[in-house]
Amino acid sequence: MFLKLMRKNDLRNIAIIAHVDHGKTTLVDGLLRQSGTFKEHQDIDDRIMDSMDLEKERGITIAAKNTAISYNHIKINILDTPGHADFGGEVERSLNLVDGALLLVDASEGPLPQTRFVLKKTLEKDLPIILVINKIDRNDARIDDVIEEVYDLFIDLDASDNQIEFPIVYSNAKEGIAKADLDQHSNDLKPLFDCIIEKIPGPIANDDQPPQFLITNLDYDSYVGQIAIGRLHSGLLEMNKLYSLCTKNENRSNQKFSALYTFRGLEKVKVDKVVSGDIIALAGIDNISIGDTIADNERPESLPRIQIDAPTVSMMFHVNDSPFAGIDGKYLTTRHLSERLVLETYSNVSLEVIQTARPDVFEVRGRGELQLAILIETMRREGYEFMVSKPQVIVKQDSGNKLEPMEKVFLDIPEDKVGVVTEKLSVRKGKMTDLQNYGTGRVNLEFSIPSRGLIGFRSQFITDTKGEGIMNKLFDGYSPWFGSIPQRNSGAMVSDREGKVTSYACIGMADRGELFIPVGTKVYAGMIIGERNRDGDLNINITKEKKLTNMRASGSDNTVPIRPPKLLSLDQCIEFIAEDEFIEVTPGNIRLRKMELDQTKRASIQKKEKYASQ
Ligand SMILES: Nc1nc2c(ncn2[C@@H]2O[C@H](COP(=O)(O)OP(=O)(O)OP(=O)(O)O)[C@@H](O)[C@H]2O)c(=O)[nH]1
Ligand SMILES: [Mg+2]
Repeated sequence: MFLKLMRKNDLRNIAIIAHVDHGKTTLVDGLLRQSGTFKEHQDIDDRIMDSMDLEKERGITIAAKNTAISYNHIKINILDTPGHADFGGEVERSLNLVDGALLLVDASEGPLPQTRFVLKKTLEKDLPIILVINKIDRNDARIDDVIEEVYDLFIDLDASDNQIEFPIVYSNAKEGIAKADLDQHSNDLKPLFDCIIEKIPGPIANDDQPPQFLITNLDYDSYVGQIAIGRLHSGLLEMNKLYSLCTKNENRSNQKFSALYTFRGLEKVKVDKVVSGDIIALAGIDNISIGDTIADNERPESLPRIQIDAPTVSMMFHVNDSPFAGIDGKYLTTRHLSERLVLETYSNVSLEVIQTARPDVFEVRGRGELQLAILIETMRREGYEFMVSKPQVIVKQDSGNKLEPMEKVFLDIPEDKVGVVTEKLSVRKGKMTDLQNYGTGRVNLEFSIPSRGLIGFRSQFITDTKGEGIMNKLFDGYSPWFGSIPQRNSGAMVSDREGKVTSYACIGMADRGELFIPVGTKVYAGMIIGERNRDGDLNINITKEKKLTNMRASGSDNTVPIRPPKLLSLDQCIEFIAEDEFIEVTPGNIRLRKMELDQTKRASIQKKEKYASQ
């Protein structure tokens, strides 16, 4: 009875969770449009919650974001979460804010690895779930089978009977239509709104208790500074009153806000007071971190800090010491690099930055190569210059044994590609754990493999399956170290001097490998200009001009076509580099280079290594 009194029925807090691309952000668009949050004539962009440039460019959600809508006088705070495995930390964090979740599953693809991860985290928090079968308009939709697979997944994750009795809603998020059952006629999302109100309870929260607010997300505004976002667990927060900030190490009393906000649509609305149970934001308190609590000034009590799965991969970030350093970057120094990386950890709890023994080198740990690539790309656009090394997995020691992270890999590939893909994965210490052939020409394979073996595998996989393969992976605990795993089996083509790439030199290289840079590019000695078609590096003069004595050939030269270079994206560079190489990142350029630029020194290092391994 007492609990009932404290439940707020005019409020709902929900998260939308799913595997990547199953339609979360598109569904939020529909909910926003149809809630009347925007004026009739106001046109809103597609996937409006994907507001970061990199989210728009890549078509994926990177950071969890919240929005608030109103339906029948009930305020619904909605958290849109990313579906890509590397950003799983964002989902874990978001689940702290809500009282229930919409689990979206693509009507054709069914539950995929990240569906499992996000469902597991939601069940652990014992949150009620509404299953939303999305994309019912797909002509390859197989709705009944997909629902069956979701039940199997719940059972597999040891869900309680209560949890398994989830309601189901069917949707076409793109058209903004939902149905409570498939035969129902509907042309809007009302059935989904109604289901949310009915099945997800309002928050249990008491305004009369001392205030407790867990900082779950951070934002920055150049006008008000750091903004903390989270759920007011209990009590009230008011302007012009004093509070305590409980950090990891201390309680700082007499803190005052410069602004308090609640959310409406995509906007933050300034208010004088916020109430418990709501998702709110506040500004004016300095040096806050995710996980800190804002509490009563006299008797502060912190909430448990946010727990997030540990990072699994790391990359070294070095100050740029390449010959072209400083040409187009604004921020280059150790101090710039260190301050920027530390700043990142304030708002990104799933990243860790560790100062190494060398002052100009920092180890950055994250949940995957994509997460690190996004950080690198973001910093580059902000004007930073630096170098990064090949991603490494983070090993653990367990009573003297070396353990390494494992991954489950799920592949959906054409039948005739099973041989080549299996061969490539077994070289990388992958073991097949399942094979399903449905007789449709496509085969589903499951492998267990050290995460290390997957670094650099994706581009190989795309080539081997001619772009027709689908690959998903899921972190799968730790196993004893698997010993050495073969690296890239091709060497690099390395420029032996500084200069400009000439077409004459490029033509000469056609049968030695594939070039990465166009004619006219400025190169330096030790810079990687292509991939050799065999093992071992090849030092070449790519700046060679045609000698006058060769003039005889002139005229015919123009008819020799130069194969267009393979221009690598940042992600491809991360996949490509070997352990003795760097990616040099500047606002205007992404270059690959050998760590040791001097050809003679490189040769002697290689000789020593060869000797040591014999
Ligand atoms: N046919 C069809 N396509 C849809 C539907 N819902 C979403 N899509 C499309 O699916 C793609 C992915 O949609 P998003 O909303 O970005 O998916 P997401 O789950 O937010 O993706 P991440 O945030 O990266 O995990 C887009 O091209 C959408 O237009 C639907 O109901 N039917
Ligand atoms: Mg999204």
